[in-house]
Order: sequence, then structure tokens, then C-alpha cells
Amino acid sequence: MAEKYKNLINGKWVEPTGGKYIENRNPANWDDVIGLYPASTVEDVDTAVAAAKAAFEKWRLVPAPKRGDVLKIVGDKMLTRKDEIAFEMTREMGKVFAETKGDTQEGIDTAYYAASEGRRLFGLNAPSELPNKMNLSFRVPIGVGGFITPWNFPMAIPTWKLFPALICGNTAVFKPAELTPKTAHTLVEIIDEAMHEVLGRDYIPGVINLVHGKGSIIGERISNHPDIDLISFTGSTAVGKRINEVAGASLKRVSLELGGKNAQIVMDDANQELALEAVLWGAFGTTGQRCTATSRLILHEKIYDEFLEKLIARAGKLKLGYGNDKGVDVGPCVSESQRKTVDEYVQIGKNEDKAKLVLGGEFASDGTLKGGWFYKPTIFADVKPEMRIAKEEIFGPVLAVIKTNSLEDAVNILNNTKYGLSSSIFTNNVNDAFRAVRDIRAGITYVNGATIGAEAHMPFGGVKETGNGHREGGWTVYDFYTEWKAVYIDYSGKLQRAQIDNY
Ligand code: UN1
Repeated sequence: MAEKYKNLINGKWVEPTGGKYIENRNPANWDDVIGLYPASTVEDVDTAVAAAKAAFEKWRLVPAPKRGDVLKIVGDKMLTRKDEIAFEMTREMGKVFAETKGDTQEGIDTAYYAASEGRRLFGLNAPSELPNKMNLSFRVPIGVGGFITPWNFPMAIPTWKLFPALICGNTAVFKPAELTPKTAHTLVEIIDEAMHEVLGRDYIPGVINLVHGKGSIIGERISNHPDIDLISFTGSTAVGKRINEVAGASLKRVSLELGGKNAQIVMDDANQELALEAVLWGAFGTTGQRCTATSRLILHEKIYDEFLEKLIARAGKLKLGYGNDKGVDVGPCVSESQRKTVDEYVQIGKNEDKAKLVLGGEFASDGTLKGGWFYKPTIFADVKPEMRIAKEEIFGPVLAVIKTNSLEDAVNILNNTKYGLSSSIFTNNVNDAFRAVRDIRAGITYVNGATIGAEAHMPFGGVKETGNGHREGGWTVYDFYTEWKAVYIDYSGKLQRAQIDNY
């Protein structure tokens, strides 16, 4: 019998009310059951929110540098357990061990950044328009945050949200993806241990609460709960719109990181070998299951045939398998339904006029692969910018190759999508590089780099339907997790009237 895991509510590991569980299985080997995780209820969310609300009144008064000490210990513990976390993450969601180590490292980087931010969280001051008066402004915490996170970066993405939120003095109700509960469990276990170690007898229960379960129940309740003050969500555009709509009714602050349809441009003067490595990594790394994945390759006509030929040869050699085995390049799709979506898009691509399937386009089920949700790396050539496979997010190992004849045309093609997360251009022409940086409409642009691989201390997010204008990562995220409070101190000893007495 697989181990039964619990929720963390009000500082205690507890069973879900109703006693129902969801199985967590290895997508590379469906017979491997990792554990049973709570299928929690609205009641569980309500208990967690009440605990977080009560904890907020204490946690907001813990000095920010002390909150930083907690995050420092969290980073240290993650570092000590890095290989174990990565191994289990590969087991529950499929991407290869090197990548799950990278995912964990991104969380460690975020922890140390947040820990040091505890000694900054700078405010601003400005001169008063009146004599003998001082104007200051401070960042203050907001309250209880609801955090709804995806399965593709089960460690990094929760840390992008939880760590800055906690350092700013907010408390948390965390609902991880149903497909990656184990990584979430380990993260929360580490945070809770660090809280105990740093706060000792002053430990505050309920600062972080973990509620596993289904999005339609737990996510929905977080979105409409009157005592949740802010929500941070990463996932599909459709779900993001739903959350925004529901949460908007009670004027919650909402940060959304949604879909992408990222492209890599390769100009005729580019270093082709470099561009080739980048597109292989960007398109097929994480089995294409990143918001930042390269799902379109925009190739200059002068190098089109030559580059495409090399790409097909190299992509055809990628080794599929269980990501914890040595020598494996590409893991499975995360679930049966994800693989089905990928295959549906491949059928759409095949039926679209003149797109040519030049690699893959089917399940991979030879030998040891038959127990998992594997899909062959897939390339469509001669794709036209208006085709569905060139515009819609697929979230799988499928690359659409589009021909271009100029920089202007390439940038127009790149921008021809409702999303705007990541983008890349390979060129050795400095003027073209700067023009592309200026004209590409995306939150992230790489010059001579793949579309994936954002660093934890830089602003992360996108334009158009990729989000709602917020950024994660780096210094920018601290604006989301705080309110500005303006303070006026009048030491003139008389009533001074702004806008009136001086003018
Ligand atoms: C995501 O796919 O949602 O930039 C996050 C990258 C990673 C994060 C991706 N550091 O590809």
C-alpha cells in the first residue's frame, strides 16, 4: 500500500476531511505509485485560510531580517537535499534528472535572494512641500496569499511565489498541482522545519499551509474566499482568466503567469551550430513542457534547408526514457491526457494545408517506453504563421518551423500570437540584434541563447495573454507582495495645509 501523505494546516500535518486521496504515479512507468495525496475539500481550505489569517497578525510583526533567517535555512536544507528532491521530482513528473536538479537550484537561488531581501525591502522618502515635515513611505505586507502552482516546475515556481510573499510578511495557503504533490510536500516540510528552528518557542502555526487537491475545488475556493487577499497563479490562460474573474469580485490582487508560444529566430549570419543546440534544448528539453519552450523556429530562407536537415538528424537521435536513468535526453509527457493533447495537435498539424511532418508525430512505445506517456520529438516544416500549430500553445515536444526572408518579417511572425513570454534571436549582426530586442513583443528576449533558462533574480513574465502585467523573480516581485504605505510626520507644531498654505 502506497504511503498516505497529509496537508499542513495550522502547523499540524492532518488528514483531509472526507478521507479521499489522489494517486501520484510515475509518468515514465505507470506501475510505480509514488504516494497517495489528499483530495481535500472546501472545508480544508477554510480551516487553512483561518489559520493563515490568525498567523498573519503575528508573522507581520517578526522583523523582516528574522524572516530572512528562516529563508536562509530553507535554502540550506534544499541544498542538502538537492539530489533527493530532484530524483523524486523526476519520478513524479518525468523531466530528466539534470533538469530537476536545475529546478531545485532555481528554488535555492530564490531562497537566498529572498533571505537577503529581508535586510532590504527598501522604502522611499521624498521631501515635503511644507517646512518641518517629513515624508516617508514603507512596504507593508498584504495579508493571506493563495498560491496555485503547476507541475512543470514543481519546486522553482512555488518558491518564486512563496519565498517573496513570506519575506514580505504575508502568510500562505499553497495548493500545488495534483500531478506533483511530493515535491510540494518536501518544500513545505522544509519551510516548516526552518520556522521551528529559527523561531523556536515563538513558532507561529499557520504561516504556511499546504492543501492538496483538485483545482476545480481547492483552486476555486481559494479564488473566491473572502479572507484571501492576493493570489499568485501559474498555469493555463483559460484557468488564469477564470481565477481573475472570480477573484476580481472581491478585488483581490492577482498575479498570473500563463501560456506562451515562444519562437527562436535564426538569421542567415548566425552561428548555426549554436542555434541548433539551442533549439534542441528549447524545444525538447522538459519534453517541451515549459511556458518558455521553443515551439516555433523561424529560419532565414538562405539557411533553411541546410539547418532543417541538421535539426531533423539531431532531434531524431534524442534518447527517450525514464529521466533518472543515465543518458536519457527526453522524458515522457506528464500524463496520459497531456500526451493526448499533444497528439491532437499533431493531427491538426497534419491536416493543415502544406505543413510537412518531418519527424516524429506519434507515441513512443518501444521496449521500456511502453509503460509511460512518451511522445516522439516532433517537427513540422513549412509551417505558415497563421496555422493553429503556429499560434496555439501545445505544451509538448512539437516544433513548428517557419521560413522567413528578412528580420522585419521574422519579428512580425514571432509577434503573431496572442502570447508574449519568451523569445530568441540568433544573429551575429549587432544592428539586427538590437532591432529585434526593441521590436519583439515579449517579456523575455534572448540574443544568441535559447528561449528557456531564465535566471531567478531577473523579472520573469510576459505580455499580452501571457499574464496580467506582473512579474515574478528578482526585485520586481516584491512590489506584488507589498502595499505602499505613505507616512507624513509634521513637527512644526501647527496645522500645515498641503496644497494651500504654501501656494
Ligand atoms: C515555466 O516554464 O513556467 O526560464 C518556467 C525557464 C525556467 C523557468 C520556466 N527557468 O525556462
